Amino acid sequence: MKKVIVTIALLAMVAVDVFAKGQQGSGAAPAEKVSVLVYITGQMAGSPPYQMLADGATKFAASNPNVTVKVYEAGFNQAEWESQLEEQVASGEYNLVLGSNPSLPEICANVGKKFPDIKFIITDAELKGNPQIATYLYNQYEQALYLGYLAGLITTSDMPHANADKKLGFIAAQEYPLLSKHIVPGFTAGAQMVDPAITVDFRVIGNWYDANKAAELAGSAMDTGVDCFSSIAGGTAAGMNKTLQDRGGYAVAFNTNEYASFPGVIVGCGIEEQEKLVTEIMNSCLSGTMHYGDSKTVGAKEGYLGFIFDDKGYTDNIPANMQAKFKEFYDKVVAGQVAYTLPPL
Ligand code: RBF
Repeated sequence: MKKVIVTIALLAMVAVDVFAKGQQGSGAAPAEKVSVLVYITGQMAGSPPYQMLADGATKFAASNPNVTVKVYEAGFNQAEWESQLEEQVASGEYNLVLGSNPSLPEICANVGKKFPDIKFIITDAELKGNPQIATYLYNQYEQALYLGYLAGLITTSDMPHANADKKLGFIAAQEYPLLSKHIVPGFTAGAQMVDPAITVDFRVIGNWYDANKAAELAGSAMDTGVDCFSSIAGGTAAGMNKTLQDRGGYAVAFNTNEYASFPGVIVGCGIEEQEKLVTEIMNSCLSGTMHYGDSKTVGAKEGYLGFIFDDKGYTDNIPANMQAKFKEFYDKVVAGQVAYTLPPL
């Protein structure tokens, strides 16, 4: 019994210590040196959220001598992500792992058990209650809502490649909770705020590298009357966009400025402010004000998701009256004036 009490008391002291280091205003000393492993769950090429994560951290290190950053690309075999992370962490080189993927919290929690001194900060994910892990969830329901609204305006328009069918397409590389609970429902809800008769043809590739499959899926959806797509498909989206370019159709893109890659096809681009978030995260780490064990949700209302209005890819292709309608809707989302319920993940 005595042993149990002593153990509990010791555990409590450790817990208090870990939390104290992570709490704002606790008097904890700022971190002296931060050695960061940027862990890319896939490849940077074709995946803007990963590229922005690495760029944000690398730029921060360039102007902060106390911060070093190494970027590691783990590739597309998800079954190997945990063992690769463990191997990297075991090198003893790092005191912080930075990643961006909804599947990382579980992987980091497992690796963290073996390396209690390492901290993990993950964006695009949600986990509460693990004192080694902080997460930041982008409220992608909001970006999906306004991109869906724009796609709804396009499919019901008289733009050159829009047909009479009120059908949109959505191509996903893989199904996962954030996609099926926030992104696709948000996109559908946004489109149906233009016209409740709009439907979304949802198709899944099965991986993050097969652009040919994305091209094929887009083609067969177009055969059924789809004229405008969106996707969460990393580099494979190029296949979808190529089909749209060949046959005539439109796409709205999540997270990054892609107008120039398929001119006249990609006519709307949202933006995820991953670099800004990473810079803020790194500053918090240096000043010792990072909150571990916590998750924060950041969306359009908070200024972490947006839309690129000032690009010819948008202004030259979307008719002025539609631009006005879209801006009005977008502003309402940002002002919190479009009601929706964010489903739990
Ligand atoms: N997004 C990418 O852009 N490229 C990827 O290779 C990629 N791989 C992912 C793998 C898994 C297991 C999961 C759950 C998501 C992946 N995402 C990828 C999606 C990304 O993390 C994010 O949720 C979406 O880009 C929406 O912002």
